This record gives sequence, C-alpha cells and structure tokens, in this order.
Amino acid sequence: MILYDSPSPAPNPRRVRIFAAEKGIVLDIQPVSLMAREHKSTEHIARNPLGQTPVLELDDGTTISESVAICRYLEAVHPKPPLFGTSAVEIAHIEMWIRRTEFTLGAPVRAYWVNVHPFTAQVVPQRFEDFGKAAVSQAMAAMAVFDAALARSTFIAGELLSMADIVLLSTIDFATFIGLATPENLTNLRRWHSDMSARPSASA
Ligand SMILES: N[C@@H](CCC(=O)N[C@@H](CS)C(=O)NCC(=O)O)C(=O)O
Repeated sequence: MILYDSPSPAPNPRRVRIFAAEKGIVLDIQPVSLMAREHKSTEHIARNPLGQTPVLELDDGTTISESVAICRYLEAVHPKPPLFGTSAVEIAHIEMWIRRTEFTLGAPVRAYWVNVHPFTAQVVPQRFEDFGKAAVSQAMAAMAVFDAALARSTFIAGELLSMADIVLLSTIDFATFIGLATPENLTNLRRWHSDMSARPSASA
C-alpha cells in the first residue's frame, strides 16, 4: 500500500501515519509537496479529485482519500488493536468525538488558517478576514468542551486510545502551529496532549 503523504504540519496525512504506527502497519510513503503544489498536479488529481493529501493506494490501484476513511480501511484489514471501538457504545462514542473534533474545532481552525494566517495569503484567492477572526472564539469554545470531557476520562472517547484521540491530536497540534494554542487553564486537555505527544506514534 502506498500512502501519498505530506509532512507535518499538514494534519490530515499525519493522522494516517499515527494510526498506522499504533497498529504496527508499514506503509510505502510517497511524499507529495504542498509547498511545490504537487497535490494539484494532474497525476495527483487523478488519485483524488479534491487535490488533497492523504491518499492511500492499494496494490490493485484502488485509491482511498479522506484520512478517517483511510484509517477505517486500515482498521478493517488490521483489526488489532481496535482503534474505532468494538462494542456498540464504544463505536458510537468514538464516532461522536471524531465528528465533534472535525466540526467544532477543525472547521474554525481551518477558517482561521485560510482567511487570516499569513502563510495562506498567496494561495487563497479570496479571503474573509472577519470570518476567520470570528473562528478563534469558536475554536476556544470547542477546546473547553474537550477539556471538560478529559476531566472524566483518560482518552477523549473513554478509557481506550482511539481514532478520536488521533484526530484531536492532529487538530490541536495544527491549531498550535498556526497560533491557536490550547489555553493554560485547560489543564485536562493539556494533560491529555502531553500523554498523547509522549507516545512513539506521535512523531510518525
Ligand atoms: N477531509 C480531508 C482533508 C484533507 C486536507 O485538507 N488535506 C490538506 C493537507 S493536511 C491538503 O491537501 N490541503 C491542500 C488543499 O486543500 O488544497 C481528510 O481528512 O483527509
């Protein structure tokens, strides 16, 4: 299997690398440079019409995009250790926290990145600065929700590491990279972040 990958700080390919590391799956990594706009090349658009990374290519040439979908495929072919849950409640809670992370934190972080951050000024044709700035308080409100949940459990979806933790870690680290660091007073989220960052998979 080939993973068309972009290095950190790109958060979405990192999810797949962390997931694979937690499973002990070795992927053939093919770098796609976002800086060189290789993700918009004809070759890459043929793999993913959205022109984004990551993309997983199977041995028969089938391609899968979307980081969570790729990890679901990997879970299906390498079920152990389970990272999407096994009981009905675990599966539902993990899905719930993945969606909460993507919608309530990932979306405002992206809005800030695309509309305000100087890195994207040259490549985003039309920016909406007010919209991007308003997203900061939305991101902070979302972090407070994750902090409250982590006061009650070791990992975001309960007592077991899951894909929800991987999605949250990649999003929090990218938020920090663009200047939206986790506030000091969110001690549960910071404790969880420190534990997650200490896992060998975090450096994948
Ligand atoms: N929902 C997608 C998001 C993919 C995505 O936004 N990838 C970024 C890299 S982290 C990218 O390719 N950005 C370039 C672009 O959107 O043009 C996923 O989870 O894989």
